[in-house]
Amino acid sequence: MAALVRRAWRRKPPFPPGGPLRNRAVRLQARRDALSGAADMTTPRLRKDVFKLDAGDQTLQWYAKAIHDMQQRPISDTSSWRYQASIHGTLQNPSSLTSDQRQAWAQCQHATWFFLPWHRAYLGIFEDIVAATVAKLGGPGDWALPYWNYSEANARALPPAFTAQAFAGLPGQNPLRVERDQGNDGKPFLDNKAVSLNCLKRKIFGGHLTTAGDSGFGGPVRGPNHMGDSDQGQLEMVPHDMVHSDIGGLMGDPDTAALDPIFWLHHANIDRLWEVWRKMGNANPTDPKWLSATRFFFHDASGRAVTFAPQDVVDTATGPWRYQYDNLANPLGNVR
Ligand SMILES: [Cu+2]
Repeated sequence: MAALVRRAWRRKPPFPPGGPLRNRAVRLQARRDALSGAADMTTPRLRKDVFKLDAGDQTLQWYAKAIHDMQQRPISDTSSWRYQASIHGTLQNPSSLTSDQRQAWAQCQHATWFFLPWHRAYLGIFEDIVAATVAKLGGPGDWALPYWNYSEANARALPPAFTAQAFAGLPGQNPLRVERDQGNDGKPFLDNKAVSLNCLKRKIFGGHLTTAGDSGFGGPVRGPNHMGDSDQGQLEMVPHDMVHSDIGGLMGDPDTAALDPIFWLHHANIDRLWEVWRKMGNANPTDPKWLSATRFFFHDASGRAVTFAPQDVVDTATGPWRYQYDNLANPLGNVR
């Protein structure tokens, strides 16, 4: 069963009838001025372990409030919840998309050495949008995306805020709780195999498509690749794919995964593990084919069209999104 579910994450599914993104009214609304420039860029953001937040910490309360706010925006608004999720993938028929949506949506990079830099840019812009929304709603100016370090023995369940039925101060259902196959009962569900960090032992970033099992830490050397059944990098296979498919529901399909609020904490951890691997003495590719030859299209938090190459995002301290992680210790200890 698990194998079937895991394959489903890698397969491009057919368009199911009545998908969550269908039949939405599309109209323009200028919210961009309100969002632009609101983020506090004076100090780097600190991405913290979601299971180690201080008692009374409001990070997830503000996350839920910001998501609720983003969910009220029309899908044509690039800062809306549904537009942001559609950048990863969409169930909408391509013929129904605007030319902007055709360029910006369904762009997630998998089974390629662009997996990590693409998702870093995707997270950076999303974090800008949430942080600006938090500030607009009267919250702190230094909101940062937390990460979910499920490889730790006491973090094998969803963080409790993601399973509660209601959220204090918000009407209706808790926006952090969505359709999932596992985890909503609050019980631990990720086993050692799913969250193994053996990927960190892989010293080479870019692997080879032709050699089975030699896909490298960051993915096989190849051009941009949105979907497909080719080799994935070691980090992308485990824990990335395993956590997606073990949660299932929206998370089990790349076309809906980013509609689950836990997606962003999962990918913050994947992004953190890239930094952990680098701090262990490993090096990113120096090949211009990786660094600069390919640029990926996004809208920034203010809605402006921007492009990024991997070389723009490799340094989290000086890149477009200045942020740090509260823990980059080698989780394997001295094991190599
Ligand atoms: Cu993912």
